[in-house]
Amino acid sequence: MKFLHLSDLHIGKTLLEQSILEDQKYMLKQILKIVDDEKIDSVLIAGDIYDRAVPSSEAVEILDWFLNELIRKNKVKVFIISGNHDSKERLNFGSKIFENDGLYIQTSYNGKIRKVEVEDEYGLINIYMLPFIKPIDVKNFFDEEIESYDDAFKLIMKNEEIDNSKRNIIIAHQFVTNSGKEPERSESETLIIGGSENIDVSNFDKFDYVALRTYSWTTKNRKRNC
Ligand SMILES: [Mn+2]
Repeated sequence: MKFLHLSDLHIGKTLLEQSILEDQKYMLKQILKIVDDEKIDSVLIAGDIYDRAVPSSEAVEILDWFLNELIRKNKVKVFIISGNHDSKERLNFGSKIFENDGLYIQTSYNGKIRKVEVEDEYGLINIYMLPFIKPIDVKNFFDEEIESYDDAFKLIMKNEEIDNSKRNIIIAHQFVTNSGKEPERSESETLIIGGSENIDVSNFDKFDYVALRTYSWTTKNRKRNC
């Protein structure tokens, strides 16, 4: 099965108070061409579909068009999780109904990571869908103390039984670092990432592929916006 992994579409984003919707639509058309040329079977979108919790009507219209092209024209399955920019409730609209057509949207953690099974000629593939979550979203499901995002993730993963005789993919939208180390950067950049929002890469050890968010690093004079 051939997957295409996307994230951080941020549809409806403005740059210097200018709409970039036309450019975003052009970009999405290029993605549709890749899906067609490469004969993609499933598209994974790892959060931040929209740029804001209440997207503009034009942004909603473009997402509607994009999903319709993917699912109706290209006949692919689409898996979407919410990112930190998305409204869980709004993005979740219609999700149960859309599943009949192969559009899976997950915007909450309910004590177990949502798992969707797909199949190809080699057998089953488990697709785990974990939207962007904060420790508070997890606390109700565990008795243990949770002080950080990493604590929350350790508990989430401990509570899962990943069958390693199958192929396992997870879609997530967290800040992931290796043993708390900062990623490489150029001298002019200062990473604002750091501290308790990070989770360690080892949380994903049991997965064959981890479809994460896109990181965008900004200079020290600007806030991170990713
Ligand atoms: Mn983002």
